[in-house]
Amino acid sequence: MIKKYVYGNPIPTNAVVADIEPSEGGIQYLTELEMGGKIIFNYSMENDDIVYGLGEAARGLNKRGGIYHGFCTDVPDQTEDKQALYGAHNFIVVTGMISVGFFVDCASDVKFDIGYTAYNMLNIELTCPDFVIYVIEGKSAYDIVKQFREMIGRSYIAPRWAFGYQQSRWSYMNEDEVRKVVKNHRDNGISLDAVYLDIDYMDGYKDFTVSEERFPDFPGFVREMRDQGIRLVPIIDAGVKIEPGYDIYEEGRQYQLFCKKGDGTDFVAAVWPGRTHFPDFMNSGARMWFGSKYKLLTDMGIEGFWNDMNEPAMFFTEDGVKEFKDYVDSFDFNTNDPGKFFEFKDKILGLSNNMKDYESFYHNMDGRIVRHDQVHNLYGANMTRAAGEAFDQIAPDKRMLLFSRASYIGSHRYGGIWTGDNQSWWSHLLMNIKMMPSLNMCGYLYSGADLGGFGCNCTSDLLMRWLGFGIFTPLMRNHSALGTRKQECYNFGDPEDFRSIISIRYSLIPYLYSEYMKACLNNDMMFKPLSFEYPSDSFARIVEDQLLVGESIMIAPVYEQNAIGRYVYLPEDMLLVVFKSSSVRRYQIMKKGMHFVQAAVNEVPVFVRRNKLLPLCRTAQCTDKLDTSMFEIIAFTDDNIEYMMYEDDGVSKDYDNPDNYVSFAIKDMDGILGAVSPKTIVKLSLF
Ligand code: MIG
Repeated sequence: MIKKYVYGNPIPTNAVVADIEPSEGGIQYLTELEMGGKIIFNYSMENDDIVYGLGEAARGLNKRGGIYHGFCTDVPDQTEDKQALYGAHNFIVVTGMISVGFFVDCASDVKFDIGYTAYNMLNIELTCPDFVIYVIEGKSAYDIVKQFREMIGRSYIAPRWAFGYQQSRWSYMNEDEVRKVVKNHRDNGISLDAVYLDIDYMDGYKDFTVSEERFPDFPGFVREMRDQGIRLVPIIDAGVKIEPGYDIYEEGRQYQLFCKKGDGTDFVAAVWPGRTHFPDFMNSGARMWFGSKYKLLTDMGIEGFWNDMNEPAMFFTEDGVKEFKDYVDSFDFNTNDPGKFFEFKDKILGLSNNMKDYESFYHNMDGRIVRHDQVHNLYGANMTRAAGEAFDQIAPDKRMLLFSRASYIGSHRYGGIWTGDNQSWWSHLLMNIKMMPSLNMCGYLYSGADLGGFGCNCTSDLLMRWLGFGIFTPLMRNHSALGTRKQECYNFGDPEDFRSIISIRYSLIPYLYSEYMKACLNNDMMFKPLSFEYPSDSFARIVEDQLLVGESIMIAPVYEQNAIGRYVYLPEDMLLVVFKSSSVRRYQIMKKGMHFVQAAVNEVPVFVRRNKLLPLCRTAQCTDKLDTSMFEIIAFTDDNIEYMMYEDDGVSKDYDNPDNYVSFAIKDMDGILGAVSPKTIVKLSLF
């Protein structure tokens, strides 16, 4: 049961696709207050209520005990105290004796105080008077999530090749460097499907250009890589370089497709290319125009993109620098006030992504002029939409890979997201684990973090453990920042263990892809908290570092340095499979309860649920070479069971064809259980 409450005159956000009549009368469950120009809704929580949701946000799976802002923010250090990250996903579910969900559909800042100021108080605070709140009732948190997902529409569907292992780094400077990355993977037998091109491939950081000096024959190079089973995935930044003669700049200016200042001139900010304009993604014409430019690269054979800097992130603006200059000119260097030092520091750091700048430019939303801060959360989402809608024109029958840094619910229908600039910290591996179900709740299914960590220097064991989790995330990409220790697997001594861990991913692809597709098609989650499947188990309810991945398995990744294993809670009897590689495994049936499970740094523990089945194929160098005619089955049952695997060609869009399901069954055959499937079963491991 969903109720919709409209306040003021909200700007359409495109988040919700369901047609829901607004409700009359006061809002249910929430008490509404007005204080100092703000609207505050509060809800009193019970002592043991859990609050799920908020998608891309720091801290735990249970959001209780923190303050969060739905305000897309460029945060290069995602520490625990950060209240906003790149995405604004204002959906929460409070669950305890009763369960209720709230979606605050607002394009500007929304603050959630979830038991921070007072343990039992949940406050939702808005400064903008125009917004919509949806109140969702359901029989459980999971039920509410599914209703919410249906209301916001089917998630973007990635091509199957995007389930392969992908390598990225900010600073692959030219074709030869990319060739070497590929060769090193191939020579070491490390499977690989894609290499990313960060801003260095462009000519002067100009969108939709390729440096001729560094990539002299780009289409030829794309083909050369493709012949080796490798896709190149270029980055596109939000800002367009101001450079007379550069066609994108000239067109945007001529047709008035950039964001404007109050005086009617195009807004200018400094980003990677230097002085740039921002395309007005809030304008349908600008979206169509910018989107059509992706064709320049798809015509050269490109099949996937990542959109960056679209919060939008800004280094500084001229106005900001001027103000800072005045401040410095009048700065009293003889001051004895230490507070002045911190003020000085804050002023410098505050030049980037400054709220004042966000309040100084405007969008033309097809006739309606709105100041940026009022629609801030929609900017990156509409860049994703621009690209997604363009792909439907450019290649209507083909899936493209697309994911973005900034996002707002609604953009999940056009592309995935990656979680931005994390660090090579063990705590960020844990954050990655806890964030996956929250992202799924908000519709982001094709997602993942920079494996190994973006900033800081990674170590061999951190990368290995992180990959041990990353083999389950749809986006499995190792990415690192310019200037950090090289993070490709082959840089850490003998690559055998990395090769083995990545081989596990490839044999899991048919299962993972199937569970991903089913989650997309049924508005379901691929990563679930244990509590969603075992709601009456009070231990399962509080576990945050174990996840259900699809219907057959539970994972319990090791995320601490020097650990030899970890404690795992089993909400029912399960079959432990410790993978050392795709083919080397050990098995153990484990009873419901708490266990210490040993897993060396080069091992990945997976738990097969009772009466479930896990199909595995043979590993391969890249997804194109996966042989999905033959399977090995691991099953934990003494009864007849069936697993329906979703399988299609991975590129076209015939999603709802009933032929896309293949059955794997364990059946009683004259008193003996055997495997039955249209696929060739090369081995059955039955427990
Ligand atoms: O200001 O393009 O999050 O993945 O490598 C940094 C360079 C800009 C931020 C992205 C990161 C990317 C980097 N970008």
